[in-house]
Amino acid sequence: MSRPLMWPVLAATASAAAACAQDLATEPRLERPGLREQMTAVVAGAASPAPETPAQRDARMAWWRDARFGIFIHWGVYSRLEGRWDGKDIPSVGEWIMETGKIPASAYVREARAFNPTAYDPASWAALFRDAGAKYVVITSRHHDGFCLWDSKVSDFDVMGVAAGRDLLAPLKREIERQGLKFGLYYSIMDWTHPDWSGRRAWNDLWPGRAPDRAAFDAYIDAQLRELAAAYDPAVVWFDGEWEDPWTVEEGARTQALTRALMPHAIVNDRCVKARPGMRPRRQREQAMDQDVGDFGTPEQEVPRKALPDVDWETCLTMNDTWGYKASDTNFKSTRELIRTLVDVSSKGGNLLLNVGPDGLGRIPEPSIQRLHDLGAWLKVNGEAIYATRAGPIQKLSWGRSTQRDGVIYLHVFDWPRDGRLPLPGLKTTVKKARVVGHPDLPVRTLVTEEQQWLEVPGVAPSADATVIALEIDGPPVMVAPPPEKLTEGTIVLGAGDARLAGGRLGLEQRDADKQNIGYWTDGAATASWSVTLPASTLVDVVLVLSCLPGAEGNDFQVDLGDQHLRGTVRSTGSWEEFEPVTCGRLRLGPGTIDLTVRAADPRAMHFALMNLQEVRLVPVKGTR
Ligand code: FHN
Repeated sequence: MSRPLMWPVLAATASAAAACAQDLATEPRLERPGLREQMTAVVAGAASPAPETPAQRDARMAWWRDARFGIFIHWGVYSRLEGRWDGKDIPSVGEWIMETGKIPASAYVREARAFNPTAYDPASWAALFRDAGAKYVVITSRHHDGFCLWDSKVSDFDVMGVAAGRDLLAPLKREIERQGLKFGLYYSIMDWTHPDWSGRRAWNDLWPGRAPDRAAFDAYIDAQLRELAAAYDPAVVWFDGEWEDPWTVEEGARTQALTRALMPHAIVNDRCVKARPGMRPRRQREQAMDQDVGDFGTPEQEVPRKALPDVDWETCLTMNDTWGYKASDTNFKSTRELIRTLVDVSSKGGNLLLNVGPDGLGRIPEPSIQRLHDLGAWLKVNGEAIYATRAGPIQKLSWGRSTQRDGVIYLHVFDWPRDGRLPLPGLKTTVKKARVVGHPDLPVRTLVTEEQQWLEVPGVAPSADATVIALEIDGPPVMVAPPPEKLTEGTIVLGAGDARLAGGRLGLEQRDADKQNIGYWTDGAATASWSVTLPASTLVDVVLVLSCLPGAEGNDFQVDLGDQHLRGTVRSTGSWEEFEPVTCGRLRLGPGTIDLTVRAADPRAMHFALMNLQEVRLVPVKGTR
C-alpha cells in the first residue's frame, strides 16, 4: 500500500468543535446546572434525543441487564505481532506493544501493512459465542494504536491501508445478529498514531514538526463516531482511553452528548467522560455532576466486593493476562474460575464481559475456545439462574453465591457440604420447594431449626464447578438483619466524636441516631487524632471502621501510634454510608498514653477523598498478654 498516511479533517466539524471548545473553556469546572442541555445543543446536526425518563432508561437497558454475559474481542494489527518485536517478547499486554516496546510509529505502521487475517471466519466466531451462552459481543473498532477495523474516511491507518483490504466489522455484525446476539463496538479516545492526539509519544516519528491540533482531533473523533453509528448502529458503545490528560472533562461531556444523539438506543459505558464515575449510585452521580456519565460502570479485571444497589456495572476480564493476542501468554484461567466469576458477578447484579484475543490470522486461541465451550455447557443447564436474574438476597455466603428472580432464589453452591446440610443464613421467608437445577430427580429437603433454615442435599454435587439449587418462595425474600457486632472483650474504641480534627474541610457527619463519622476528607494534609492510654503492654489489632465510595478508592492511608506506623490502601465499601472494619495491622502498645493519628500516606497523590472514618478500634489479640 503506497498511500501516504494522512488525516483529512472535516472542516465543518472542526469549526464546530473549535467553537464548542472555546465556549466551554471559559467555564472553570464542568459540574454546573444545565450542562446536559448545553451539551445537547453542541452536537450540531445530530437530532438530540429528549431527556430520558427513568422508565425509558430501564426499557433501553432491559436487554443488557438480562444478558449478564458478553464477549469482549481485542483484535487489530497488534495481534499479528503476538507480543514480540525485533525477536524479543515485549512486556505487558499484547495490544500495548507499540507503547511498551517503544516501537517507532513509522515501523509499526509499516509492519501493519501485512495484516491479512486469512483465517477470519465471522460465522464460526458468532456460533462459538452463541454456544458459549453469551448474549452480546463488543469488538475493538479502533484501539489506542489508531488502527481502524473499518474503512474510515478520516484515517488511512485502516483496513483499506493493509493487506486485509476489506471491512472486518460488517461481516461480524451480520453473523452476530444472525445468531440473535447484540453487536457492540469498543472505541478508544486515545490515538497514538494520530497527528493531533496531544498525548503523542516520543517514538511517534510520523509527524515531525507538526504540532497537534486539538480541535482537529475532536473533529476526527466526531467524524469516526458518525461513521460507526451510520455503518454499524452498535447496541453497545464501549469507550476507553479517556484517562490521559489531553482528554478533558468538557470533551468527554461533548462526545457523550454526540454519542447519545447519534446512537440513542445504544448502551454506553462510563469511559467517555473522565474519572470512570459509573460505579457511583446513579442518583448521586447525576445530581452531583449534572452530566450524562454513561449507563454502566466498568470495573476491570476485578469483581466489586458487594452488590451495588442503583448501579449498572460490568466487569471486563481477560481469560489469560492479555487483551490482545500474545503467543507467550498461556496463563489461562480455569473453566471453574470463569464459571464462578460469572456467578459472582451475577450474584452482585453485574455483567461479565469476557475477553478473547484472536491472532493475526483471525484464529481464536484453542484454550479460549475450550473455555467458551465449557461455559456454554454449564449455562445450558443453569442459565435460568443467571439470565434475567437480580443480585441475590443472601450475600456473603461462605459456600457460594445467590441470585434471584420473582418467586425464586437460586443458590450457586461452590463448596458442597460434606454433611449434606446447607445453611441458609438470615433467610426468614419459608422455602416452599427446593430443586437441583437441571437434575429434577435429585432429592433436596428443607429443614428448619431454631437457628435458621437448612437444606438437606444429596451426597455428591452434580457440578464441582457450581451446582445450582432453586428455592421457590412466596413473595419477595425477607432477610433478618445480622446480629449486632460483638466487640472483643477489652477493645478500645476511639469514636469520631472524640477525635481532634485538623486541616481542610474535615468534619463530623451524623449518619444516623447513634453514629457519627469523620467526613469531607478531601485535603491530603488533614488529620484525625486521639490520645489513648493503655494500662499494660498489649498486643492489639488496629482496626479502622471506614467507608469509601466506588471510584474514590485507592488512596493510601497511614496510622501513627506513638513511634510506630501502619499503612494501608482504602478499598471501596459500596458507598459513603456503608462502613466496614478494616484491620490495618498488629502492634504491641503501652503501657502509657500515646497519640494515635490517621492521615493520607501521600498527601500530594491523594485523589477525591481519603475515606469516611467512623471509629478506630484497638482489639486485644486473644490468648496474648
Ligand atoms: O488500555 C486499555 C487496555 O488495552 C484494554 O483495552 C482495557 C480493556 O478494558 N482497557 C484499557 C485499560 O483500562
